[in-house]
Parts: sequence; C-alpha cells; structure tokens
Amino acid sequence: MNAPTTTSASLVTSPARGGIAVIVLTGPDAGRVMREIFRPRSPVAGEGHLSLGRIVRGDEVLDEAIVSAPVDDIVEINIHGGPHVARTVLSLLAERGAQIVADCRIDPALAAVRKREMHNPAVAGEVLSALRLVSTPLAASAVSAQWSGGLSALANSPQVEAASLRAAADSLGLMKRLLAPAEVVIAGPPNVGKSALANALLGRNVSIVSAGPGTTRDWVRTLTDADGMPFWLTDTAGLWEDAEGIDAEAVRRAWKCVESADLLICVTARNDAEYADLIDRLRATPNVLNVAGKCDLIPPEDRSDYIDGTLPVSARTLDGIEALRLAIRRKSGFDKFDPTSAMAFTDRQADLLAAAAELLDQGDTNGAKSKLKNLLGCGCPQ
Ligand SMILES: Nc1nc2c(ncn2[C@@H]2O[C@H](COP(=O)(O)OP(=O)(O)OP(=O)(O)O)[C@@H](O)[C@H]2O)c(=O)[nH]1
Ligand SMILES: [Mg+2]
Repeated sequence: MNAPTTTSASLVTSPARGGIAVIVLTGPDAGRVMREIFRPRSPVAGEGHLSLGRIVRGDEVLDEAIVSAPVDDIVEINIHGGPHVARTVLSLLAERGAQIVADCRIDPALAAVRKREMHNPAVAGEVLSALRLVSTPLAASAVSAQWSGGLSALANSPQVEAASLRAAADSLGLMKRLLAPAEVVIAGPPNVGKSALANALLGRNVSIVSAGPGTTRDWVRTLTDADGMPFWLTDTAGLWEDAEGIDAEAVRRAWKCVESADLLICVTARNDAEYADLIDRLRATPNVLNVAGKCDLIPPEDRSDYIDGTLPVSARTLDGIEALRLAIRRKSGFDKFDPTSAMAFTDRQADLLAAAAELLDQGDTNGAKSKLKNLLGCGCPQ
C-alpha cells in the first residue's frame, strides 16, 4: 500500500456527545499541523510522546488536549467530547490544510494504522468506520463479522460463485438499515391508544397518555430496537378532519411524519366509523402494519370484522406487543437476518461484488479475483 500523499483528519470516536473525542491526523504534514495548533506544557520528548497542552487558533484557546507526537506520520489528538468542540477542532485542522474524512468512507487515518497490523485492510477500515454508527449489539456483531468472516471469507474463498457474490451485494440495504435505522411511525385517529402503544414498545413512559382525545401534539421520536434491529419510533398526534388552530398544526405535523415513514403502524380502535376515510388513507400507504388497539376491551368473538393481518394489541395487558415487534422486524426484512453471513455494508463493497459477479458470468475468473482482492484491500491501490 502506498504512503498517503495528503494529510487527513478523522474523528474516530462517536460524533454524539461523549467524555472525550479522538481525532487521528495522518499524512506527510501531520507533524507540521500538530505544531501549528498545539501548545504543549512541556517540551515534546520524541516519537509517540504524550503531551498535555492546549489546542489554539492564534491567541484563542479552543481546548485542553493530550496529543501524541507523530509515529509514522500519525498523530492522535484527544480532546473533550462535546460535538461542538470536536467540530471546532476539525475545522481548525481543515484551516491548516488537513482534509477532513467523513463517516462511512475508507478512512485514510485508519489506513495508515492498518498498513502495519491489519488483515483485509480495506474492509477493516470500513468496519471501524461503521462501528461508530451502530446502536445495538446485533448491528455491532453483523458489521464486525465481515472483517474476518462474512464478506472477507467470501472474497477470500478459492471457489466463489456469482450467486453468492450477488446475495452479499444485495444485503447492502439491510446493513445500511442497521447503521441508519428505519423510521417507524405510529398514526391513527385520536385516543385509540397510540401513545400507550409507543410506551409499551419502548418499555418506558416516553409519551404522555391521558383519557381525553388530543393529548399528543408534537410528535415524539425515540431510538429503540426489535430484537436487535434498531429503528426510530415516532408517536404522532391523533388525525382528524376539520381540526383548527393549534390542532390543525398538530395534525399537519402528524401527516408529515406519516409521509416520511419507512413503516407505518396504523392504530385503530372500536367505533372508529367516523374516521373511515382517514383510516383508508393510512392503510393505502406503501408499507403499513394494521393494529387494533385496546384489545383487552374487545372479546375475541367480536374481532371477526378486523381486516386480514390486523394485529390485536393491548398496551394495558401487553398482549400482542411481542407479535408487533416481530411484525416490525419481518416488514423490515430482518426476520431471517443472520449477522454472520456475508453482507456488503458500503457502496464500494457492493459495487465490487456486483462487478466480480459480472466477470464470473463472462468466464473471467482472474478479473473477478482481482475485484475481490481490491475489495479486501490486499495489495491493490485504493
Ligand atoms: N383498556 C385499555 N386502555 C388503553 C389502552 N391503551 C390506551 N388506553 C387508554 O386510552 C386512553 C388514550 O390513550 P392514549 O395512548 O393517550 O391515546 P392516543 O391515541 O395517544 O391519544 P391522542 O394522543 O390524544 O391522539 C388513555 O386513557 C389510556 O389509558 C389499552 O391497550 N387498553
Ligand atoms: Mg397520544
């Protein structure tokens, strides 16, 4: 692998709030950039020496930091972990000539580290970048499995088939869903138990629940998961015609959530004939789960008028909540998800897998192998 010709800076910790943030600066100018922005309290002794000091922009002090002196053109900058601090220090590094590397790309900073010690270096860099975005153990294990097993094992296998390569490329959508969770929206007429249902799914009281209609006004969005599949759950205001003033605004915002949903949970209750048109409109959305709320109040023999596939749920007794979680997973394509199978999780990987499959179809085994080597980052320019 060639030495990098540009100097790059990359935030290698989570972009969310944290105790500390770590920025890796790498490339031929790393030492020069470090000297321009860092004032150590005592002289820097030599390679890899850790110094406490200040990050400065001219006379302005931005943060206290622990900085490692360059080793192989790599500098590690440990600063405080508020997103504003991290952003400000990254912009200072950009002013000094470093190229800022965004999430989910091959990370030159990591590439510089990995050239010494990592196998399957291109996938390794992508695994490390993607791990910053995971929010559940399932997502973490599915991503990490690709480093040595999964995708890397497939690309390394001596006898690879086009169908397996295509299957791995086709998994890109699911893997992206693990890193950027789907938007699941609960909607329906007022007072049908939407907020109580949201709380039951979340396992805690996030939304206000009360006996009268019109309780929820602003939508409430929370990150949760169904058996490890992460998703954003949004509870919305009850939908009804002829709303006025602040109610009309609440209804407008609820429809906006419905329109941007990846999956809609349409909640209805007994006696909602007056909302029939509205419910038809919700049920006509492309990806919808029909749920009949408050089923503890409805005897099973009275449930025959439910339309096919309607799930009866009760936020009070929790009947049907597990089945609803399962249905959310199934509708999102995760019912048979196996985190150890070979799955692409970046566009680069999926493109190379598709190209290798195409070459295999044309009988060009060597061409396909070269694409797969490139995918792994073994001895190929990236
Ligand atoms: N028996 C029973 N009552 C429920 C259930 N879910 C909600 N309720 C009651 O129904 C009333 C309305 O519940 P909410 O969850 O606030 O209803 P909502 O659809 O969010 O109402 P809006 O936000 O006003 O549209 C409350 O008194 C809840 O306690 C349920 O599963 N069973
Ligand atoms: Mg509500």
